[in-house]
Amino acid sequence: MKLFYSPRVLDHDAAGEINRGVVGEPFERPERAANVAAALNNAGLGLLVEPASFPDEHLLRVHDKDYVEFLRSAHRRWLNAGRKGDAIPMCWRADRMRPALLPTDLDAQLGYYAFDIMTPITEGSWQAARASVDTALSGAAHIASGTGQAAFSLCRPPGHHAGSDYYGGYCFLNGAAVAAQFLIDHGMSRIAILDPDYHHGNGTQDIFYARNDVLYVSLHADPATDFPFYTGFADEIGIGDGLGFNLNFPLARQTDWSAWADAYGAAEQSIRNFSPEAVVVSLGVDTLSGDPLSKFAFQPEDFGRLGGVLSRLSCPVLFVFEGGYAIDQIGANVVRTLHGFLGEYIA
Ligand code: Q9C
Ligand code: ZN
Repeated sequence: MKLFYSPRVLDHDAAGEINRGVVGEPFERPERAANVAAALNNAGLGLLVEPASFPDEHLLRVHDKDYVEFLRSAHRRWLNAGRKGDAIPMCWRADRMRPALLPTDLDAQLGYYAFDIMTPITEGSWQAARASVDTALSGAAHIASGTGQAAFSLCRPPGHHAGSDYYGGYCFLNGAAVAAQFLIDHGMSRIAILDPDYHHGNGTQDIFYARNDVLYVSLHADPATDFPFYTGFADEIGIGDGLGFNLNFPLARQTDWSAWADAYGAAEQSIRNFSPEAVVVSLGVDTLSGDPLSKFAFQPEDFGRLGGVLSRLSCPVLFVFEGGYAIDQIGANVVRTLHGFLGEYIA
């Protein structure tokens, strides 16, 4: 298995996060990626390879130009305005206010492009998010070259909450979506994206919602109780040409491996029926029991089982790292997943 990692993904480093009304240490912090990298290094799965630099054109297949330019310049504009610290939105348009045209004011633009307050733009956010996309693209290029059947891209910040023109849920640029589009652009006609992260990947769903060449399948905490709250319900099944090519499996809090695996059976069948040429897995490990943000009940050994069921897809798989906030355990759980996938299941 080919592994891709760039230390540039550490450059996004938020000063704090408002959680339940209290400013504390961010859940999504650089050590997450450093710990996964260290665990991969120790696991003997192969060397971590520095991703290549890909041109922006790949990114712009999925994200809007104005949004990309906003992300690239937002923190510089924040400092130029005499602000300190991280750029955080403070004002949003309510649904009955007049429809927004792209505003010019920085604060108005922050509210226009962000959908939450937990995703600060820091001095290094652009560099990190851009490196995260290069990491995803390097994995996709490996799969597209036909020389390898599997790759793991250690992306950070994560991506699956980011849409074509919005950020949130710790995500700025959608690495899984950019990778899937890259595979399509390199001759593949059907790509499935499977998203086992605890949270619904609203951005990925949105990007491919009207398309039938990319199937999006997500198992996640019911948005009736969990972030991102307004999307991820079972009746969201795609639109137009994409009707039937979006599948959500909202699951109750406390879902354990056996309940998750039941839902996965149906998810797997739909992926098989689609007969994809490759599968992109948005690998979040925040399904772990005790994850500080999540309420599923996976035990550590269940990640080996997860890798095992993913290997049954029997087509090339690109793993893109997403969530997981139990900092000391996420590396081991990524390794368990990859070992399980490779048939070297270890509890
Ligand atoms: N302030 C991913 O797993 N909800 N994003 C947090 C704490 C946040 C998670 C509530 C969830 C975003 C990629
Ligand atoms: Zn998540």
